[in-house]
Amino acid sequence: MGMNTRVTELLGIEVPIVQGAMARIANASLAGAVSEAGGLGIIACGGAPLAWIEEQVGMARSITSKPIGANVMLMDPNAGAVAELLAELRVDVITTGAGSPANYMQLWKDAGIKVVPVVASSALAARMERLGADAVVAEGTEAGGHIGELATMALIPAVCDAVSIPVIAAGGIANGRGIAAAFALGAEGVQIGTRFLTVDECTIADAYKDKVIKAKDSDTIVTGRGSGHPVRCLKNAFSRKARKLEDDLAANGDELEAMYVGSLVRAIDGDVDNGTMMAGQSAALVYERKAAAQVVAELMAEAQALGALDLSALAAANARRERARGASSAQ
Ligand code: TUI
Repeated sequence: MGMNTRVTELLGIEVPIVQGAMARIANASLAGAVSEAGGLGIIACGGAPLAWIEEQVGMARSITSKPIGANVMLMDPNAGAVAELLAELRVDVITTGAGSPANYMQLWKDAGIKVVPVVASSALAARMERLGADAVVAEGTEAGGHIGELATMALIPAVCDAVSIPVIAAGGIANGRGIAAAFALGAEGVQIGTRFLTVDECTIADAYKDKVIKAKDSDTIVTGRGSGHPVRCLKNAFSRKARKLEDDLAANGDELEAMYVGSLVRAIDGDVDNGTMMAGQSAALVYERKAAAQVVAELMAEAQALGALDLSALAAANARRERARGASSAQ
């Protein structure tokens, strides 16, 4: 199953799969399982207290002796303190989201940590390379949570043309076909979030997992575009109401902000009607619950099988393809 790319070499991992840092969701249980399976597990620090972060890093290290990453959400008011704590804890890799990590880059490099900013444009990718980033995650708008504008299909090759450091593709990737496509676009690794929402080691409520499994391709919605903080989540009563309020020009920004407070944690705890279930468009490609290690192994097997085919053999394989959704619901 193992595979060598500049990403596996840089991060000291066995397969070029990074688990997306999902705020309030990606804890030691999930990250430890993905790292132990040979990918890179990432603990999401966005919105988390410092004591929780320290505890989760310790727990992840008791689950696996392989590299572990952490993510700093740069819009978090506590980002500076989180940045310092992670430097002290010497996690192996830090990814960042929703901003520029310029202020922390030297601190982390001095601590011997690999720094991998998440970017949504080639301009930011080039800036990150100049600042000393070891790689970038280029995340298309298909992703869940806080997103940029560009789609993965256009973003990945543009970022690959703009930098020399390795590019990890994210946004819309949930199976081996997506991985093969990302590599065809120039990536040397992938970051996958949504597919890991339903694994056994992910501790969100079963009701949230069920909604991801049931989701079709048109079942996500983007809220917050007007406020400059677009977030992709599953459609439900809450997200439809939020969008409707936003679209109403008379809506009050403070009222909307207040509405979002605590909504992610409500969904994680199982309130799937009144919470924000962050998920990417690839929720449509998630059909089942499995152990994280099984998902990692399947992703690699499928990607490697496709990678061995030339274009006409790929087309022939596509012609034999069965309806996955129909097949899984018939089980
Ligand atoms: O960060 C993410 N995704 C996230 S963070 C998050 S936490 C949250 N919780 C509640 C409400 C809202 C958010 C949930 N999902 N992805 C990485 C990412 N970064 N996507 C896009 C960007 C990005 C966008 C613009 C990075 C940099 C940027 O520009 C910064 C600059 O300085 O130009």
